[in-house]
Amino acid sequence: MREPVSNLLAPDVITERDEALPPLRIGYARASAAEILRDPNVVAAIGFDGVGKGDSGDPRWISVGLDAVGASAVEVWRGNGPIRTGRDGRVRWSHDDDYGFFAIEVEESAGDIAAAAEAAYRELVACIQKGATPHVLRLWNYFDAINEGDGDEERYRRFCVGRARGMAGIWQDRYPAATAIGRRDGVRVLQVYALTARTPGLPVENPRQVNAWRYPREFGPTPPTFARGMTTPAGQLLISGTAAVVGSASRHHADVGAQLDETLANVESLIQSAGTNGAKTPGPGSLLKVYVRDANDAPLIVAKLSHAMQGADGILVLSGDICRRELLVEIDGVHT
Ligand code: 3EB
Repeated sequence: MREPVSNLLAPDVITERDEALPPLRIGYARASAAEILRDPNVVAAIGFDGVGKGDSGDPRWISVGLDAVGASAVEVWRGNGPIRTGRDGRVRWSHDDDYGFFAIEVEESAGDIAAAAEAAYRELVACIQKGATPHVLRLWNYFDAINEGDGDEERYRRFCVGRARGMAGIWQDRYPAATAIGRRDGVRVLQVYALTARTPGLPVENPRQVNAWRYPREFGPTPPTFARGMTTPAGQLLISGTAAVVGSASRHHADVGAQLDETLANVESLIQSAGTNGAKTPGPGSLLKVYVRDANDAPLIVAKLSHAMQGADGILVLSGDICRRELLVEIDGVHT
């Protein structure tokens, strides 16, 4: 039914319109890097599984060294042109009027992941903050052998130490959403990329989980600095990497099915917490990435998820290591 004209012109409607940004159109494409990047509305494209590797001439492209389980896909972010691109030291960037993509790859020196993370964050954030889309909504972190090393020497914990140093004084408990996953390609290069916006988003926490930046000492010397989710200025919910963590403890050791159920309960709780008007569970309007420690677990996970989502088009499964050894599956994504 059509709205009466007077409602369309109501001042509160106009105010809302002023503040909101158009949604970023995020999807999975099964095409080559060259084809995807020909579209002038593409802000960024993320290839996995070696797709487009070595094809890094375009600042909008990054190739993450995680193997896909089943069909691979390229994650594509479409905005509304015109898009500007450039390089600033080690940072590659692109943005339209509303959203930005910033990526950095830092080689570890003598295997020092903390130092690499600190440098990556300093350079990335400095570049982002002087641009037209200075508000960081979400960050992705990928590096080799995340579970190597024991206790506080584990590489994930060292990464958290360096990341916190590199972002010190910037977000003060209003961190962006994030994912941190381990690659198995033996390439000691930290990859970090960000989604940014012209106006700020709203961080969302999950009542079933302790805020990650308040994790107790037993999980490492510096807690991980991320929010469980971020509502974008367009009202999209960016879901951080989510696993079978309740409170601050990992649940269901060695039971991937139960971990998946717990993870989905966490995702639904986050959606609830964000107070989105739309669907309360991941569905046809959601896009998920599933990281599995053991590729043999993928069929069970995909069966369950595709039932819940009424199809598998919005699911990309990647082989990767989760930041705690006992965690077997992690999910991140976008809920619209
Ligand atoms: C957890 O709940 C699982 O360090 O950026 C998820 C998402 C996890 C992001 C990060 C870690 C990170 O603690 C691990």
